[in-house]
Amino acid sequence: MKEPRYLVPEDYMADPAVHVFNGKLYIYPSHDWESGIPENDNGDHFNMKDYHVFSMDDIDGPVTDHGVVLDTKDIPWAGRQLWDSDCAYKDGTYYLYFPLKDKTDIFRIGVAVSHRPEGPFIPREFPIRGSYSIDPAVFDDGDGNFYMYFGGLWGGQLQRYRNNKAQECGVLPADDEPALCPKVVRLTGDMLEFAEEPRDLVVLDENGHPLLAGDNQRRFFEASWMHTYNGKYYFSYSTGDTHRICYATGDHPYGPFTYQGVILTPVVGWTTHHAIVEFKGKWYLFHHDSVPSGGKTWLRSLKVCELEYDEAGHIRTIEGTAGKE
Ligand code: FUB
Repeated sequence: MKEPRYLVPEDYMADPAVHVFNGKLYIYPSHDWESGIPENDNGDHFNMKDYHVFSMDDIDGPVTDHGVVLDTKDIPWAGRQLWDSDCAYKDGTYYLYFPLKDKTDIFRIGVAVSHRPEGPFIPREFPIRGSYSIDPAVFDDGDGNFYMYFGGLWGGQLQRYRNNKAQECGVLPADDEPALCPKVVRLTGDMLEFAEEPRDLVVLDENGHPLLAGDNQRRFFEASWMHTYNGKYYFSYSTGDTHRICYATGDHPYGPFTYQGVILTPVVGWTTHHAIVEFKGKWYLFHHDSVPSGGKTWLRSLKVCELEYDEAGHIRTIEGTAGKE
């Protein structure tokens, strides 16, 4: 595969989470549509109401659309906005984790279950106890432990919380204070709840200091993803309003992580979001941009391109479409 490839040209899909299940690639994206809601900093224009699942036998082959696998009308606690989801497999069951605003307009993280990776998924009656904010990414550490990474600023509501408690109003730290951290939490054995209080996932600079809130080109904003390469943990994320996908490495799922560099420079569209996966001996970056919709940031299209490491394990930076206009 030489050139980046748009995977679902007939529809708008974004925020890919991607896993290899039973030898195939399964993609769990958000499903964008033209809801007519005006764009604002709160992300109200991302008014998604269902999920599809896609699968591929080969990276260059056909993409199978498994149709609607979960709809807000079937989720008992639903308010609005199904944002970035992820799927995990354990003991014969697939768990779809999704952020959704409840009836009081607060983002919570829900779980829906299926016995097949392509769903359909049956939602649980309530969101995960103690969950908040957006963008869950669930990582299987291979030793029986599964960890959820989550959080997102601005419309993702992370700034409303300190020490996992809701504040009266959301406040971003000052530029010279440590940046707000993404969260990491181990899941219970049944995959349905948090096994502990979520912890801060700290990203350190080259001097061992936490990245500062004013370090806008490097600090976390949203879109957590975790993968391993040569025994190291790679935590990657979006810098949001500076539109980069960056990464940091560490030796444990809880961190700490040390900032390493940029994976993807800005794409056309405001958001950037990704998944990194190894498939048949090669590494891929699934992501999205708004090129096909003519730059409409709420109508994003799913893409894949190859991802490479150098001999030291550093990821080679990929140029996003914003630099190619
Ligand atoms: O799709 C809605 C939000 O946009 C996601 O949750 C964020 O990561 C950003 O891509």
